[in-house]
Amino acid sequence: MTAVLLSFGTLASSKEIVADSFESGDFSAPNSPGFSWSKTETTSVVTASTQVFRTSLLNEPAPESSQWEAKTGDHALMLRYNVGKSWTEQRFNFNEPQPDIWMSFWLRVPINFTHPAKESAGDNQKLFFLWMDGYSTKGEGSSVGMEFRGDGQGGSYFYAKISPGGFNGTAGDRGRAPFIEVPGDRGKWMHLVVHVASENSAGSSDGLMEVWRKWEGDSEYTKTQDLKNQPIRLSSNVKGFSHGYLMGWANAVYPVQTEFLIDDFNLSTTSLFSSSNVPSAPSGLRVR
Ligand SMILES: [Ca+2]
Repeated sequence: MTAVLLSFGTLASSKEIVADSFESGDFSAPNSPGFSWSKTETTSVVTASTQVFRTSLLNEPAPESSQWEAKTGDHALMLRYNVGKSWTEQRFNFNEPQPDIWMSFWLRVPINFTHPAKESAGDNQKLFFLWMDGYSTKGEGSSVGMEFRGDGQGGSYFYAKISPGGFNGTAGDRGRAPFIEVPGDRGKWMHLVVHVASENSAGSSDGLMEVWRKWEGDSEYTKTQDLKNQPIRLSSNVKGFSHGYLMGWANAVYPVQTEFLIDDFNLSTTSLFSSSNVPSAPSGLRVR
């Protein structure tokens, strides 16, 4: 794995689709025309002390055990896996399909995280997905995302999943890299930056997917996945990514209530890194 010295880009160089730190206290994604969060019962906007919005405004005190916090400002997105339940997910949509897209967000590892042990092989948990006209086998265009599996020691490794389009499902795990170590990473924030580019012409299989990760307090990003020559195909009627979800289906259910936090969610059509490669991330960080 290579350590990459990159700082976060400036607004001027990026065509932004959305930048949401959830400081509106709801899912309205202000100042991001063309982008919308889907309504869902399984996620909410929270402060350290209070759940403030689910599908409408609410004012529910945080469970004492949760230790919620925002990465920036006072609000974050909270995604909870209830005991024995497989599903929490935050979907989003944007109007203009993008064949080449950048995404970034801060993710807080649950304070009590352990990758659930499962005897069969199916312990893969979704992290995010992006798609065009339809998800996975429902898509003529590709679906691209990430999942994580247990590392045998309570932590997880993560990897990309890419469906080649043509209504085919995702093929094998691509680009395995360490994701979460326990107990050391519990309660820590990581910043993930993802770049996905579709192939240049139908069937040319020259698409790419790159992922960088930086832990809170680190000055450097590590490139965790560097996948070239990928069959990332455009749909004939939706020429690029236009839908997505965060977290998603957990094949291995958690035996205790497990909460992920997300903050500072960004989508852009151009690089979220500056070109100067200055390692002083804080000065160039796009804080909203
Ligand atoms: Ca925030």
